[in-house]
Amino acid sequence: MMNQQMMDSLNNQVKMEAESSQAYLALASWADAQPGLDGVAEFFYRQSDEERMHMIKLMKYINERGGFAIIPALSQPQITYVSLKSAFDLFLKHELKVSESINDLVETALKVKDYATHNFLQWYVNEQMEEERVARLLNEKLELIGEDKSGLYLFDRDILSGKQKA
Ligand code: OFO
Repeated sequence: MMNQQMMDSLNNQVKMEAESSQAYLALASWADAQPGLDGVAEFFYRQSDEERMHMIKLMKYINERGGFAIIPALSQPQITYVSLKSAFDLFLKHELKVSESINDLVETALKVKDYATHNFLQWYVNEQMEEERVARLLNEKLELIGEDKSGLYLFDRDILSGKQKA
């Protein structure tokens, strides 16, 4: 049976991944409703799916270890954005928050000497590094582009090219 504090912390992460999935779904819908942001919309639809996958992976682990994964209630995420840059700022800020939370989980696993969970969490540590990298890169590109329309056109066209997403 898993340590209670560990289980509670993992369930808290389940909620965080669910919130990430909802937040990115909202970003996808916002982009979808704007002219010329089809690539960005698809990027966030996929990102939302990934977060759901992160959530389910955690749930399965909790249940496998004799715990009980709890499906959380969620509040409505931000649904409109003043600009593309502010949408991607939110994306980066969100990923940094998730990384912090994963680091806290690793710390808890060590504290309660749950080495199996510590091992399990390494996948999330790596995943967060990659997500942060992508979010930073996209924000840097948008900073360079500024208000340049052809730059924004290329940004949207290339966002799914796979160059930034490993
Ligand atoms: Fe689940 O990795 Fe992003 O939030």
